[in-house]
Amino acid sequence: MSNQITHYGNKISVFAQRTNIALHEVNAQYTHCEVDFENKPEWLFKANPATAQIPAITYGGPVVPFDQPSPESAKITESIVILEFLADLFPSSDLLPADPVERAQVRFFISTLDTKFWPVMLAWMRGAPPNDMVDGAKALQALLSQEGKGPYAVGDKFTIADAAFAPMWARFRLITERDIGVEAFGKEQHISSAIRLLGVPELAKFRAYANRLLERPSVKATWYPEDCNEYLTRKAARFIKK
Ligand SMILES: N[C@@H](CCC(=O)N[C@@H](CS)C(=O)NCC(=O)O)C(=O)O
Repeated sequence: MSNQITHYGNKISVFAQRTNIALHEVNAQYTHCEVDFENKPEWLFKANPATAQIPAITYGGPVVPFDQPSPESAKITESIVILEFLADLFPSSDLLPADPVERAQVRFFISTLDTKFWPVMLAWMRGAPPNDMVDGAKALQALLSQEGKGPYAVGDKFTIADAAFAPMWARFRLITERDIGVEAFGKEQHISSAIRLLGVPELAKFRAYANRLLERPSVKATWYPEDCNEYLTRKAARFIKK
């Protein structure tokens, strides 16, 4: 048995960026496999039999080509599960704090992100008005470290909470800076109102935190704005009403 890690992802995937960030943070030795998830190769069902989605990791087992996953490796999927797995595998990275209270805070931040922010952001990316994102942003802001304790979601160390959120904010910034989806949804409804609503002074702490994440080397190293631009533009175009 080896400790090999093979990561199945894609440059444009918000979820695979999460796991890519963590792999960079822990400085893991791993093989990366870029998967066309819109046209799935047959071997993906062997690399990730549970969901056949990306991101996925195979861990251990013999060292094999990525397109011939071994039945002996562990198959790990779901971005948050993978983040926790990597934090467990590399405990000195502090991606999950040792303190039980801080661990709970990290997990609650992720839970709030995935239930209160991402669903409304996804709806906005598909043409819904951006109004509900304000409540999601407020819910996250309320959880941020107290004054003087940051600069990350929970304390002074970058954790899986930050890795989970950064890819979403990178996409919000890209969409609003490049007017992605304007032809489909209209400038005022889609872009101007989103910038206005999330730009209010009451959300200054949230914005400062979110923008700070984008400066993190692991986030920059795993961010492909041109690929995302092309993908998001193509997706939005599908919503243009003929
Ligand atoms: N809840 C999953 C979502 C993963 C997901 O939706 N992955 C997309 C790519 S971004 C995918 O594999 N889509 C192909 C499919 O669902 O068949 C996670 O957090 O990992």
